[in-house]
Amino acid sequence: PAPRTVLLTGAAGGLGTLMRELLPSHGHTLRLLDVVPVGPLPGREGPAEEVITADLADRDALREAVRGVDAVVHLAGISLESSFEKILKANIEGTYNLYEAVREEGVRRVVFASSNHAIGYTPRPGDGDPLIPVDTPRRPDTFYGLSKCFGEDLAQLYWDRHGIETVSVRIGSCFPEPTTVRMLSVWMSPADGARLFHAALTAPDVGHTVVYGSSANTRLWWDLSSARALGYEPQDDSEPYAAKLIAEQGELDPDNPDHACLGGHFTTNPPRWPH
Ligand code: NAI
Ligand code: 15L
Repeated sequence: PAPRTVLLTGAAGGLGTLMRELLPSHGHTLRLLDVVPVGPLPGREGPAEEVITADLADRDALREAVRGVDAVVHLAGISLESSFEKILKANIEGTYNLYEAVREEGVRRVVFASSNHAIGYTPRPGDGDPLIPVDTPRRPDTFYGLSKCFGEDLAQLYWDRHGIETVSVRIGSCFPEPTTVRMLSVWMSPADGARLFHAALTAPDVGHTVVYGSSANTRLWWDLSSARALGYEPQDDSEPYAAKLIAEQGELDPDNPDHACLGGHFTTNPPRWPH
């Protein structure tokens, strides 16, 4: 498929920085948006990028930001637990504002960064149990996870009512390396993240599709078939990190509530958004 011009929201964040580095090699031209200024990529001459500093609360700025793009990769928002009021503003109203801008400007597709925390209270499968399907009931573990449920439902509404396509990616943990035993199951390598976002941007006729976002981990908990149906072919597996992490941290303990559910410690003591 032809390269796409893509608005990347949340471009100053951790995942935004990784995707900013990796998506151009899949042929995409990026326009970057964040509420904090997006600096130059350290140590690397980036390809030509347009940069917009704007809050998701600013409807006029969002309209301008989406004007002329083929698609939006929507990563901006609060990425950990916070007060309901802050989550409401950034993630719920912010995502609504973005979809309204997309509708008004005739953009055809969004890739929405949902999260495993939309289903965080789902018990993690044990050995031999079936993988968690994408249509498992939502069980958000935080107001943060609840905002991702809202985003998925908003995406469904904008497909059914307005014909705007979305792939909602329930991302596990996308960081350069897995750092916990739980992440052995939910890790998405940055390179696989870019492969998945590329597939989500280019697959035909996605309507509203929900996928899990992870590598092909040996200890996988969920079903990647809806992601593979988009053309995603994960190349990475966290298993080479397993021996060291298990030696340091021990195996997951079925009696430890932090280890009982997909959402891990978000179900017991969620990390808080610092701002
Ligand atoms: P991050 O916290 O590093 O980046 C989020 C970015 O959004 C920040 O640069 C922040 O300035 C920006 N932002 C926050 N509120 C905004 C607003 N009102 N207007 C404009 N920009 C705003 O988070 P990270 O890890 O990069 O995650 C990106 C997205 O992916 C988030 O939506 C997160 O919920 C989702 N996600 C990430 C996972 C991961 O493993 N990194 C796992 C699951 C979901
Ligand atoms: C998320 O949704 C967070 O945004 C990310 O920072 C990680 O904590 C990830 O989930 C996870 O579950 O590890």
